[in-house]
Amino acid sequence: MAGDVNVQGEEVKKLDVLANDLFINMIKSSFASCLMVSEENETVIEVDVEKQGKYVVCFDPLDGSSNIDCLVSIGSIFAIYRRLDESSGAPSSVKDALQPGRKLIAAGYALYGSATMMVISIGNGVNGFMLDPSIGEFVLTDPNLRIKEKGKIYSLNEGYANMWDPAVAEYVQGKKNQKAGSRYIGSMVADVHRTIKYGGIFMYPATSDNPNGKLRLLYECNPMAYLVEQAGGMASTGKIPVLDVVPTGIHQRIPIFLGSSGDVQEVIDLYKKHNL
Ligand code: P6P
Repeated sequence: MAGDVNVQGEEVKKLDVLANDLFINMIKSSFASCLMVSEENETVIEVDVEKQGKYVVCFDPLDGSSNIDCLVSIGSIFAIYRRLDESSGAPSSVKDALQPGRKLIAAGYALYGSATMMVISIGNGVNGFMLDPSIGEFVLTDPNLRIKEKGKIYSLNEGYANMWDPAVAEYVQGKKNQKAGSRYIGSMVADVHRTIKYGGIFMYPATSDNPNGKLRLLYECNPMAYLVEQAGGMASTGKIPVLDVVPTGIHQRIPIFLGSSGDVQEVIDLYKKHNL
């Protein structure tokens, strides 16, 4: 739409800003959350005391938004913790959000692709619900999603090949020698969903100019690692499980390798081989 006011006189917002406003307003009005972390907000979002609940929600309201104008699938990602001190009236703080992913109690994503799908786990497996617009409901179409032990697809941005460490370089060369399938959408939710459905590995490794990679721990890597582990896969920084990383900042980045356990283990073994 041209300009910043639509025909109804409403302010026109970019989709990622609109998504962020919706997430914040809906979570606040749930009375279930005391504190939020959003990819779109520099600092934590505190809920008014009278509306506070016991959960902390970290989310990326619209991940992959650089793909919106070319209609590539995008998604929303969320991760949920219990606050550290549940005694009534206890003040919430950023410490409630800086818990390792191992403490998550739920996580999920919504994928806006050729269909709209919500994939969630509350700690006993992973289930996929597809939106049926004709009834306006999410229907359980993918019960108990499991990632196969080994896959054929590897997924990463090969444009950074000159900046990879030796472990990643050796791993990718090995996949090319096996004539393995390479797929990279460049939208994390879509790449992770394909990895869960088809198996294989998704990687966003460190590079010489981004030694911590690009993806954020709290609202991209942790929720996806939680889901992948719940589906029988693995998620690693190359050195330790993603869910064991103790956060130091709400927008902290980490390298990530996730998907079929056999594929991720190969990367871990190469990091050990190269003493990285
Ligand atoms: P690159 C999208 O901008 C995003 O945050 C993730 O959804 C995606 O995995 C990654 O960045 C793609 O980054 O550097 O390959 O364009």
